[in-house]
Amino acid sequence: MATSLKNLSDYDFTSIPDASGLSIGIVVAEWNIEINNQLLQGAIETLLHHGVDKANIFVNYVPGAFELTYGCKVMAENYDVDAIIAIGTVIQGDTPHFDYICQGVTYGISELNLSFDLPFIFGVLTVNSLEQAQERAGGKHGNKGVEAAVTAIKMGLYN
Ligand code: DLZ
Repeated sequence: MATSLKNLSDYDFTSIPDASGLSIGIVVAEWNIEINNQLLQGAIETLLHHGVDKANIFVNYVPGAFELTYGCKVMAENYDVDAIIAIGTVIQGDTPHFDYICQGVTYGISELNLSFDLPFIFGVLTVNSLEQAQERAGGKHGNKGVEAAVTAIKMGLYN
């Protein structure tokens, strides 16, 4: 399985460059907030661990995953940051809503990466159940917020 081959939650901490000069924005969706808070906590702890100053981590909230694109755009326009992480959790329901939201946020974040000279990191869980979400927010599949933070550091130092 892909995650067992490349599970960044188990990454080698010493392999990540010093991030003390970076400023990082994080936009969090309020839907499934308990899960998202776990992801957020993993992301913030990782950024702090690698030297990002607490004062240089900016967190904003939007109602749901669909709004993450706009929230990230507003953050890019108003904050002097080196990377922006979008955090959300979309859980499959009985209607096709799941597909539309996943499509919307995936496309939106991809577009932002092309529109701004700034990396936008996709920290969005798209899962079939709450259990699958919990497994990826500090459970047996690690914490995808940690992985998003590692990616933000690497991309924030990219150019
Ligand atoms: C409407 C909706 C549904 C059904 N499911 C989720 C979800 O699992 N995760 C999430 O972040 N947001 C969900 N939303 C809300 C949408 O993202 C969005 O906020 C609304 O459709 C209003 O634009």
